[in-house]
Amino acid sequence: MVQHPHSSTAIPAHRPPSARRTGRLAALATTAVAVVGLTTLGGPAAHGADNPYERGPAPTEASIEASRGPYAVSQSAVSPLAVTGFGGGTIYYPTDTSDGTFGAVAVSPGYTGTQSSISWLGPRLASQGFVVFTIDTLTTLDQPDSRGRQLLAALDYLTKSSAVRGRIDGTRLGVMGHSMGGGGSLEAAKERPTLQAAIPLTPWNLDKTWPEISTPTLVFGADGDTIAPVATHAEPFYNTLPASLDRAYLELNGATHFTPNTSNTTIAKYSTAWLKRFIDNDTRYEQFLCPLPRPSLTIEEYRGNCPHTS
Ligand code: 9J3
Ligand code: ZN
Repeated sequence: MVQHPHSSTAIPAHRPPSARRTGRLAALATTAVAVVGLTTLGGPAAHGADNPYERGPAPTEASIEASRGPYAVSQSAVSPLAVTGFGGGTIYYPTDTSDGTFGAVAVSPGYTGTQSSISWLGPRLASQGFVVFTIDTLTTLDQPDSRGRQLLAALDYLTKSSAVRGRIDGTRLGVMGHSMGGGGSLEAAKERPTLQAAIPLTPWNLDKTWPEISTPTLVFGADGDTIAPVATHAEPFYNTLPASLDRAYLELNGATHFTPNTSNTTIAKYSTAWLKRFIDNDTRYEQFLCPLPRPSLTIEEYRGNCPHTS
């Protein structure tokens, strides 16, 4: 199927029953918000009084584990012919503009992979209130340093040239990636310290030391990874991040190198919490990161710190 480079498709949001307001209650709530808005707050209800970057309702365990968050999502294909420095991709973004701008994240696939290998993260994270750009690389054989530069080129395109640039707060950006793309997300954070969050997924890199990074970083490893074994990849990557940094290492239990290639609730849940906490400064998500998650059926091990006060 040939897709128009700027085609848009609305994806219906799955709204939890608790988020639904109907009939008289809805009218009451609207009236209350309007009156409060006129008298004291003066801003949209979705924004916290103390944090202008806060988006969406207060989270629960169920809301960050759900297959979709509160925002309906649209998508827009970006042709590789329309951009330079990376291979095009797909932008997933909250359809509604009434909550203002959103933070944004670029996501790179791994060696031999295309955007389809990480596409599940697009609508999943966008529905929580982010603009998510799942990219293709210039060639599928590009190495981590190249993938890092491509992630940054994708963020530059996204915030400066793309059709959704007006929906994005260009100061609130992050990077993610799988395998060599995860190695690339570390390269991108090292290169651009203004990034607010990095999340390498079963990352692969020949560079084993990352003391130069000042971006809050959540490293996912997989206990059964034989391609990027945690002992020589995810673990030293995490361990060599500055101890003073907001950092965490989550080792997935019963997982492989390719676990990040299909929908995974543990990856989505803690990625959402990390992006919300560090891109949106949203301390409502700190409850999922602190106290540190305990080992479970899906978490083999978790290392890290409680988020430092912003
Ligand atoms: O992106 C990846 O899956 C990196 C793992 C790999 O293929 O390393 C061998 C060169
Ligand atoms: Zn290094």
